[in-house]
Amino acid sequence: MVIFSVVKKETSPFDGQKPGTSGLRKKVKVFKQENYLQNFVQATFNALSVEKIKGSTIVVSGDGRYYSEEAIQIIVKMAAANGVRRIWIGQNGLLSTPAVSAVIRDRVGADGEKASGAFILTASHNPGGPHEDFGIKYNMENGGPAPEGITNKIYENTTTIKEYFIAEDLPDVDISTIGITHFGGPAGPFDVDVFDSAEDYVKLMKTIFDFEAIKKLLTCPKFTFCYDALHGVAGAYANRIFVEELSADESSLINCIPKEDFGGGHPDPNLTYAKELVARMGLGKEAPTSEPPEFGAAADGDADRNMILGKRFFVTPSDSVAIIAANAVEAIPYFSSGLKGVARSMPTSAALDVVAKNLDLKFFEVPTGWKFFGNLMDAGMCSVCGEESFGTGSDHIREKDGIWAVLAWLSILALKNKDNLAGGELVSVEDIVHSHWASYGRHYYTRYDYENVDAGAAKELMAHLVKLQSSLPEVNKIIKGVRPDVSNVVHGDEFEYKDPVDGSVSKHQGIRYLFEDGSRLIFRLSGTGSEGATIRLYIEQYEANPSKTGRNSQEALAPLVEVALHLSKMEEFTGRSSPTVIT
Ligand code: VG1
Ligand code: CO
Repeated sequence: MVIFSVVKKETSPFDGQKPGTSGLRKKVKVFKQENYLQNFVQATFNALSVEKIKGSTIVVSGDGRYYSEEAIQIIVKMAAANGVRRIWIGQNGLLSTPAVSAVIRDRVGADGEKASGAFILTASHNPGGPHEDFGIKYNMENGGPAPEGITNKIYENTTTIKEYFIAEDLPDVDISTIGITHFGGPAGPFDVDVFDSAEDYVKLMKTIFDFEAIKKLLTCPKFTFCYDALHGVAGAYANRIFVEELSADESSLINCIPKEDFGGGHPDPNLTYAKELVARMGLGKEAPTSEPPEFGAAADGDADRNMILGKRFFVTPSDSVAIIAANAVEAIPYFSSGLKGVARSMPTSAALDVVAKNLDLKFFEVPTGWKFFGNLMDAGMCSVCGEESFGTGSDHIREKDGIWAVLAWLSILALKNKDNLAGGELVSVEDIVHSHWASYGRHYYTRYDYENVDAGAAKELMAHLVKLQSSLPEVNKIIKGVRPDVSNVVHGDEFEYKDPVDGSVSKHQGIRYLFEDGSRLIFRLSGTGSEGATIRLYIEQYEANPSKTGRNSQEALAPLVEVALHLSKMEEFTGRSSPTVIT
């Protein structure tokens, strides 16, 4: 057994190590600076306190993007030096973000141990590779992202850090082979345990869904399916779950081999970046070469996001969570005794609100970022939640869960088609969405992203919008000048959230313009980018009349878009005449 020693290294702070919406994300070259990663890791250990770290079991893994392996070796050596007892690593350093959450909550080690937290190495939907992004975030004992209290403390620590601890003579661990390696250090034994990346997650999914029912659907010749992992870590789970467990055809999976640069693509499951899937589903510019599948889905780099598509049909994430919530009790065994409540992030459309009202469910509106759902779930107040940004999930873990969302949709399809599999027409994804709109009304919804805008200009635009809110008559005068057909703004504010469980307050969570007819315009600055600023503009309009729910959403929202661009003086501040991404 190798015996290692601990050394104390001197260091000095780096600027800008403030975790954003979901961890610290920077260009790889920034992370590769001497001591950059080390400072952040030590700042995290210090924020968690020495007593919590000593003797603990910590997970380290991620989406396998470029620089992950080097980062894992550094974190293992620092964990050993800080008194951690064991490190758990998914084989080849791969664990999806939802799988990390499942491992923390459910995995029991060889000595009966449980993990107390995890370093997740991912920049999620941001591209990867030597010139792209790397990221790191810490998740807590409940399996969820560290709350703001901890991330603020980590940041504070990074501004004053003077030293870190590392076991320099600990050899690099082999992360490609499953098994436990034992080491010894000044504080006693230290183990590195490499395990199968999918095992715990697959086990959990089987306790939630009726795999037999889904299998019947997936093996029905009439039902065709396509899953695109965009070369992210979802590929490591897709084969195990869809092919091995549920008997889908292997040809149903595309881009399911995880790659450190995501094959050069942008691992963000939306209509712009999931090009191959979008084309197959008949939603591309050109007609597809063969009949599109009945159901299609994609994931982001770390597999916590999902995009749901039907044949020639796009389901907005805001509708998706509402539809899952409306059908969960009937379609998914895990929810058979009822939903404890539902929640959405503020910019997500109000489709879920209508379901909550109709089904008399507890409902919560939280700021953007999954960390805000965790407290509600821990307190037993929320079962299903979602974000407009292709994030959907439930209280089975404390992260959003891309594959879970696909299984939820497959469960709904299996239920609606249980009598049609042998003969008759299948109920399609589009049918399910249309019948949802017929019962609950439709929330037309779109998001405009202006990526990589000058940070100063973005701040000025936001300041302008806040100032404008002080005079609603002025706002309405501007609106009537451009679009007299748009209703009046009746309320404007910056969204603020008081956590109903711990009372903590989060301010400046996005600028809202709320209209008399229920329409909303929301402006936010992204907290996940690594360069410049990204302005997000969210546009929403409710249509209760079932005969008017079938319009093209860009057409239906055109008047509100025009108003938004005018109110914000988007082009004047940013020089941009159009967004980089529209979803
Ligand atoms: C974006 C999304 C947000 C999501 C976050 C993390 O944040 O808008 O809804 O929770 O990404 O998702 P922002 O601050 O850029 O708008 V992931 O899949 O990147 O962990
Ligand atoms: Co993600």
